[in-house]
This record gives sequence, C-alpha cells and structure tokens, in this order.
Amino acid sequence: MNINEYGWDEYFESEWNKMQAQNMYPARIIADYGQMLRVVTHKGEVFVNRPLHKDNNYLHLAVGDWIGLEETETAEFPLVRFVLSRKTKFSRAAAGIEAKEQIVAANVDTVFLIQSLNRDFNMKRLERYLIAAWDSGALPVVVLTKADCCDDIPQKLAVATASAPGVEVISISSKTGEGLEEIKKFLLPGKTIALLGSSGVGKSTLLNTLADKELLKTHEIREDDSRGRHTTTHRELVLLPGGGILMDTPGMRALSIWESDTGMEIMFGDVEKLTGQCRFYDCKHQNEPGCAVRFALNSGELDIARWESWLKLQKEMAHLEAKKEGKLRLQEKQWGRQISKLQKELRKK
Ligand SMILES: Nc1nc2c(ncn2[C@@H]2O[C@H](COP(=O)(O)OP(=O)(O)OP(=O)(O)O)[C@@H](O)[C@H]2O)c(=O)[nH]1
Ligand SMILES: [Mg+2]
Ligand SMILES: [Zn+2]
Repeated sequence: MNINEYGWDEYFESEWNKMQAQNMYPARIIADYGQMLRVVTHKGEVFVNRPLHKDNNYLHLAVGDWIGLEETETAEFPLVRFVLSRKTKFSRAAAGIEAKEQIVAANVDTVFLIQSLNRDFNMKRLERYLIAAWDSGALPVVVLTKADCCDDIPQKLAVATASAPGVEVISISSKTGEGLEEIKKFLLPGKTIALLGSSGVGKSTLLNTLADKELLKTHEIREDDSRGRHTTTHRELVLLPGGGILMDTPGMRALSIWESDTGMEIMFGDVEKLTGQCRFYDCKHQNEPGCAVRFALNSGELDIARWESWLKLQKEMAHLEAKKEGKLRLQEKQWGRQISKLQKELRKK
C-alpha cells in the first residue's frame, strides 16, 4: 500500500522527522468505531485500540489523523504512540454540560458543506457550517443535493451564494448525474474531502456515486417529516478508484461553534465593524442614541436576518466561554486541594 495515495505528503514527512520515532511507522485513521480504530499503513489495513491518555481520558484522535504505530511482541494490535500535528481540523462543541471539543474531521483539504434542495435547505445552518469550515483551515465548497427534486434551483442557488461570499456553490443530483462533473474537479490524488451535513441529505449516496460502487449503506428518508434516519453511524475515509479520498460522516443534528476568529471575521466582519461604531462602547443596540447597528438596520444596509444570526452566535459563544472558564476553575480547585494535601503530608514528615 502506498500511503501517498492516502494523503501522506511533505508536510507529514517533515512532522514525522521531528518526532524522531524509532521502530515506528505512520498510519492514517480511516474509520472510528469508538474504542477501536481502523487504520491504513504501508502494509495495508489494521485495527488498533484507541489509546488512553495519562488522565484516563481517551486520547483525542479523529478520522483523518496520522499517527505513529509501534509493533510489540506482547500486544495483539500495534500500539498508537503519538498523533502528528494536524494540517487542518473541523471541530464543533460537543453536546453536554461540559465544554468539550469534538474533532469531526482531521487533515481534510476541502469540506463539502451539503444541504439538499428540498426541505433541508436552511441558510442559518449554512452560515454555521461556513464559520466552522473557515476556522478549520480547509477550503469550503457548498454542495446542494437532490437537484432533481427542486423546481426553483436558480433562486436557491442565489440565496446560497449570497450567504457564502467567495465560496463555490454547486447544485448536483446523484440520481441524474447533474453537476457531478463540477464535483469531480475537487477529487485530486492524495487530497481529502469531508462530506458534512444533516442526516438524509445524500452524503453516502454521493460517495457511492463517485466511487461507482455501493460502498456505504444509504436509506430512504422518513415519510412523515422528511428527515434522515441517521443511517451512517461512524466516520470513514474511502479511497476513490481514480484518486482522491472522501470522508463520509454521520448526519449532524446541530453544529455548535467551538472556537472562532477567522470564521466569524470572514462571515460577519461587517457586522462586527458596525458594533464598534456605536456612540457608547457598551451599546446594547436597542434604543441607544448614536447606535450604528440600528441605523444600518433602518437604512437596510444591514440585513435583519444576518443581525439575528450574529446575536445568536455571540450569545452561544459567550455561553461556551463561560463553560470553558467554569471547567478551568474546577480544575484549579482540584489542583489546589491536591497541593494542600501534599503540603500537609510534607509538614507531618
Ligand atoms: N431524488 C434524489 N434522492 C437522493 C439523491 N441523493 C440521495 N438521495 C436519497 O436520499 C436518501 C438519503 O440518502 P443518504 O445518502 O443515505 O443520506 P446521508 O446524508 O448519507 O444520511 P446519513 O447517513 O443519515 O447522515 C436516500 O433515499 C437516497 O436515495 C438525489 O440526488 N436525488
Ligand atoms: Mg450516510
Ligand atoms: Zn449600538
């Protein structure tokens, strides 16, 4: 197996050399089953155990990661020794009370942000995906599926293009083949593309169509509410016959932003600039005199829907920051307790 086909390049080569790994070889994680990971190496595919970190958490690994493996005489599977520094990572905030990053895809070059042209079409959701994509370091492309089920494509394309400045928007149908040529120009040898979007938008169908093979299970969407059934249950990388690597992912219910600077700047830089132009530095943008935001909303310069999106995202990110700080304070408290315990024991001696 030639690992270059799986995306190994000069970047990873140079990262690898920095690790001075003796008796080890590189592997890429191609499927994630929780405790078990499937990886590809120069020898082919093998399974490995997800390693435990010092503090008993599983080490943060994601499909797409390059890792260092070591064979031992005692262990049944090769051991994971380290993960190479990532070129890109697409993250979201994990659901739950604790502030936790979930890496959805690692080392992807391009992300296809997928929505279907029927009922799934939602611009607020697309804004979120775009923010996360810009922050990931990968190139976003908007892919609108099921063109065969839509009779107002130009209108929807226009709406999507307006929400995604500077991003290519492609409408396709896996059924009729429409738009697939435009997709194919992104399938380059050694380049990785992640398919991201809600359940039922046709991610696995697109992968099967491009691979020209039924590699992945797909499923009719539910009759009653036209939502997907969460058919894909794990993330997986697939090497296409003509070159290029595609990552299928399970449909995401919600995409909560984990961390953003570039993404927010690219998507909402104009809004952020306006909020800095109000007369009062702590303006709440409600009825204050000299509010630049109200002025822009009244004159039509600022679109109300974009303003609402920005407000909602700000609130969400402030909430996440508070959770992150809470976690830090708790850790400090625990460390404090451990230190005073140690000090007490030392005094006793
Ligand atoms: N009409 C039409 N149906 C499509 C198209 N692409 C996918 N579908 C159908 O949409 C349904 C869901 O497709 P999947 O590929 O399973 O969707 P998915 O995005 O992988 O869903 P999850 O794995 O649940 O995240 C299936 O019944 C597909 O046949 C298309 O271009 N046109
Ligand atoms: Mg699927
Ligand atoms: Zn204001």
